[in-house]
Amino acid sequence: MSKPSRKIIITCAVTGAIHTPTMSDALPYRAEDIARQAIDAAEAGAAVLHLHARNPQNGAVSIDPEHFLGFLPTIKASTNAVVNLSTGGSLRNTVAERIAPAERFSPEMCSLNMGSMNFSMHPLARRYKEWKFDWEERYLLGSDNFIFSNTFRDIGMVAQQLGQNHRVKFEHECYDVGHLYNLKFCIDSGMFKAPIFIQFVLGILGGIGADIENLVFMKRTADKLFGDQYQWSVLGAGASQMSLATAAATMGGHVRVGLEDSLLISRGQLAESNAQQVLKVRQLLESLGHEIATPDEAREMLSLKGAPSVNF
Ligand code: KMH
Ligand code: ZN
Repeated sequence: MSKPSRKIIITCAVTGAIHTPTMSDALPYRAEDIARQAIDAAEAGAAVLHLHARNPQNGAVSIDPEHFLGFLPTIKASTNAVVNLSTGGSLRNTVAERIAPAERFSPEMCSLNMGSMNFSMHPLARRYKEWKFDWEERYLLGSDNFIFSNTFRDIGMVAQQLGQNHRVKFEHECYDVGHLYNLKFCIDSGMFKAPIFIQFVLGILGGIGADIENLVFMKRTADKLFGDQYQWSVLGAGASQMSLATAAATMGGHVRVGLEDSLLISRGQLAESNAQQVLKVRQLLESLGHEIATPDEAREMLSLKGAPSVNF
């Protein structure tokens, strides 16, 4: 069984590639807004900042390293939080293209998606009649025909390029039980070393649903496969975010919040910022008697290479 952690790592996923500017005025897409919200989230208690870039003109999802450069140095100068860069920021690009920002900036952590799958946001488009930008509706509707491609060859390439060459530690995104078995195969093949950090992703259309029974099943399967060699966290998409985070903490896991995963602060009410969600989950967890990990405690728990070794 994974060792219940004494302190809980809060990851904040600041903007992502699922939601679009029409859906919430709080969703940051200009570099200065991504930086400000990331720094505020860290001050509110997030030890890890999971970051995607956006085109600052229109909020479109971006994997252009220049767009990351707009906020990474500011975040590093203003906070000790661990920076975790996405390698899954575009459904249209190959994994080799998606890791370009991480290869350039060599962060302490990166996401690594553990299987190919449908990954669709198209039902979200029905909720809106008018759009802030002309790309948004097309982007959402087109996702019903996309495969989010993360083959074993892709995963092996990322393990080599980022894991071996840059000593990046991965947030292994597991959207379904089969992804845990993919990860087990990769570990047995020598791609990754303990401690492994698994993000159970619940509630994405294409992956496992967001409920407690599924969380328990994911956790039980991971215990069977990885024993005490892993740390885990939960990301509940949409309205399940806070309840699954609270359940995860009770079960000995870490938590992820942020506007990438949910735009809400409570049922039917939009969050004002990433920091508001971090503060809410922090207060929930502290009221249950849990302690929140600092960035340096997260570094120790996850065996990270340290902030001086990044390239931004
Ligand atoms: N958007 C989340 C469901 C990534 O950036 O590589 C998962 C995620 C993937 O954060
Ligand atoms: Zn992400």
